[in-house]
Amino acid sequence: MQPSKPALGVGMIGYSFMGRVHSHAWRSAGRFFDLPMDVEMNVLAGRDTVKVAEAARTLGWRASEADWRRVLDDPGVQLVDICTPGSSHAEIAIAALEAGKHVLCEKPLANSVDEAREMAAAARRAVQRGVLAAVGFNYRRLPATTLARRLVEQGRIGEVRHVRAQYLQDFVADPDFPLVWRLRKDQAGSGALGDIGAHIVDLTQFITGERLTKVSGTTETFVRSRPLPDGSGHGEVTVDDAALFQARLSGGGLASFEATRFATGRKNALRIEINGSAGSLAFDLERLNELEFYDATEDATTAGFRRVLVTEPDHPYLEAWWPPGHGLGYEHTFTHEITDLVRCLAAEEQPRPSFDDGLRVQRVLDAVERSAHDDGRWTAIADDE
Ligand code: 4PW
Repeated sequence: MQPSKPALGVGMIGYSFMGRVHSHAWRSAGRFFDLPMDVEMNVLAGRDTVKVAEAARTLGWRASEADWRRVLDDPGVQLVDICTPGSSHAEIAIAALEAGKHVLCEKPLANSVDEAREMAAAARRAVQRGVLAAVGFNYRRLPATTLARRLVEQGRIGEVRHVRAQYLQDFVADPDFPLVWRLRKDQAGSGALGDIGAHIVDLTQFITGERLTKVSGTTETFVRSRPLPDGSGHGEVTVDDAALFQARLSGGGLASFEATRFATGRKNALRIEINGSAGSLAFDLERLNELEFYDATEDATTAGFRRVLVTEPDHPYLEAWWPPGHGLGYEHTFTHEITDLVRCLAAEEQPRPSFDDGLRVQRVLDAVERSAHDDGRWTAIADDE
């Protein structure tokens, strides 16, 4: 008989887009990866009693709860997964950590640097008690982006000279698209900058292993008034629709970033190209099973970008999935996120990205906003305390 594994009771808060993909990941991680703990999807929390009960049934949670605070009192919950808009991240995460629950918090960590700083401080206190916290920058968990990180670590592209990062979507390009929470500063903190720009900042720091040290940026809101979701009129868009910024990297390289929800025809095009002294890497989320690699040390007559199909069993995470060439999708990033998190919890190791990593991204977002308000003035990224 197999020795029984310790249980990891999970309580999740929020059940819309992120709640649905996280539920899928909690359900599937232990079925494909050999996890050191048995995941129990114990309780799903949301404000509407009827809707959350229905969501719990559909998504596979044992029970539902209309008050997230009761999840924190539940002895059957050891980890709280926060899938709510950014405006409630700090309150829930700090309370959960203080209640002795591990935390997984969706990105961006918070709506402001002040909140993120408090969250990171709470996580540092909690770790003393063996309570761990992570932030969900899921695109780190793709086989292709993890492979990119490994190639940089192995020196295959040499010193990083350039990063060219874009996250292009078009879901609000229609001026009649409603004023959803992602378009409201009080709920989302910022617009394209925090929602998708945060991903390319995190991915740049993850793949290169370097930090952004200063930025110069500009932002724009193209459509300033939109129909309210309940049809009762129009309301003001209080976030950016697009953000453009350039940055200096701690290793001496230069980087440019573009985050927009107005790139018509681009649905979820997170692209990153890194040029190093010995080669280059390029990735596009719309072709997520591929990584382009250029080896500048090869004979110039035959050298060129090669398309690596990242579906081999020896590629990161692929040992658990399908035969070569069959490919993975968006949802797998979350399954891998959960897998890595559960392994860290069992080993009592700090999962990454940590709240400190999330704070670092938050400082970049904040610096871009301050720079944009000051006509693009170069703005330093403060060091973490
Ligand atoms: O985190 C991002 C979301 O807020 C996602 O990666 C894509 O853009 C999908 O929805 C938004």
